[in-house]
Amino acid sequence: MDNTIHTLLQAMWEDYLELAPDARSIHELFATINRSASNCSTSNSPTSNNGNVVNDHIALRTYNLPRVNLAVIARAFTDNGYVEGGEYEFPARKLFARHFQHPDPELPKVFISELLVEELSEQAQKHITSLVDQITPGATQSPLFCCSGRPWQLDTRTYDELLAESEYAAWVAAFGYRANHFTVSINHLSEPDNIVDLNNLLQKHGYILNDTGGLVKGSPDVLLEQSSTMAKKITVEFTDGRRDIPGCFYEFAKRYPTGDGTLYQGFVAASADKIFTSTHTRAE
Ligand code: OOG
Ligand code: NI
Repeated sequence: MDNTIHTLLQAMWEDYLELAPDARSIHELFATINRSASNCSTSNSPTSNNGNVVNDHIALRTYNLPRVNLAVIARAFTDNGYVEGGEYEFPARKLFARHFQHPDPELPKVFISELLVEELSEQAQKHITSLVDQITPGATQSPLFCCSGRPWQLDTRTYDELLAESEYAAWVAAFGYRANHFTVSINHLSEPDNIVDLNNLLQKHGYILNDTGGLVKGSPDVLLEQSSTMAKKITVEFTDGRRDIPGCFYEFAKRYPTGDGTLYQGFVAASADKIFTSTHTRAE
């Protein structure tokens, strides 16, 4: 059996946990609840999964410059059996995204977005070009490039100038190539089995959730409900010092069946638009 994709996803998970301190403890919380739920269960519920927390999807971000654009980042996945799914536009954020899915339903979908750099100011374009120009030619060929972190040097002034114009541009500059979130599939949890109970449970445990447009993004009508934590601040090294800035976050998704009875596999642009703010330094 080809283990490449499993190895890649495991490497991405380990890298991600370092930047999402909440994810480790929330994952453990759900694993514990679902382990005991499946032990107590008398029926053989299809959602009793012995504490195994299933990922619905992961997400990556990039700039649309040729060396690192969405297609380049997608290659590690498309080379391993993933196929293109839907495409999504976020004109106000100057972003374009696609999702990729694998014939093996156990594997998470992959949501990759890219910043339309040419739509930013001349100054921001210069900054981003000079970051991307620092990448060693050929480095993006490695299948592990998509969890290799930041492939360039960055100073706080460049970060601040990018941040003033685009939170997304600044996040990519600071963190580079890695999963910015993993997503728990609520469909695979025996408990909690709905997004409202899940949000309440997390808030009761003191986690801060993204409330842009309300805690729950989407609805059964659009076949997808989502919520997420706000990324906690973590310490990042810049060439001229350290700064505490928002790192990675954890998302929760519940999918509903389409007309043919299978679960909807796409994303919802209006909801995704609000999930992007999970790494923001400023409220939106
Ligand atoms: C992606 C935001 C969108 C979703 O599930 O709709 C998203 C990001 O923050 O990079 O994850
Ligand atoms: Ni997501």
